[in-house]
Amino acid sequence: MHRALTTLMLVAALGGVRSGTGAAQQREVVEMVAERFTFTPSRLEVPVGTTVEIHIRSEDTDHGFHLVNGPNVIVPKRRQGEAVVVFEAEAPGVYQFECSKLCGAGHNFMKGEIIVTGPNDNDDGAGAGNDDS
Ligand SMILES: [Cu+2]
Repeated sequence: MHRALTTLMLVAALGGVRSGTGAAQQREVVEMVAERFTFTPSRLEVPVGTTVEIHIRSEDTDHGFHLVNGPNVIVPKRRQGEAVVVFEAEAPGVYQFECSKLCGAGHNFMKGEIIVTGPNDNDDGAGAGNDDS
């Protein structure tokens, strides 16, 4: 009787501590496709504190995935498997990536970015730079 009650109280206390720390570590898995001359998706947006696991496969030839100032991996050609890059979104900002294996005429345009949003970035992307009309 007494023991069960103690356990319950302990669990409640742990729960309180956890929610008090704010940004809980979360993991996001992204399936990305590389093909001449684009990555799909080419723009990822994740909240700070996220561990992003990017699985990249090719729909044609060999490509590369190079995160600027970060890992650089080969993306094997179609049906030859996938490359996996784990990105820890530790600080808000824009992190660019590019193809690092010469794949043809549009190779230099084959790039994308990971946008890490901070806890105070609450606008839904409508704002600066929106010039639709
Ligand atoms: Cu390339």
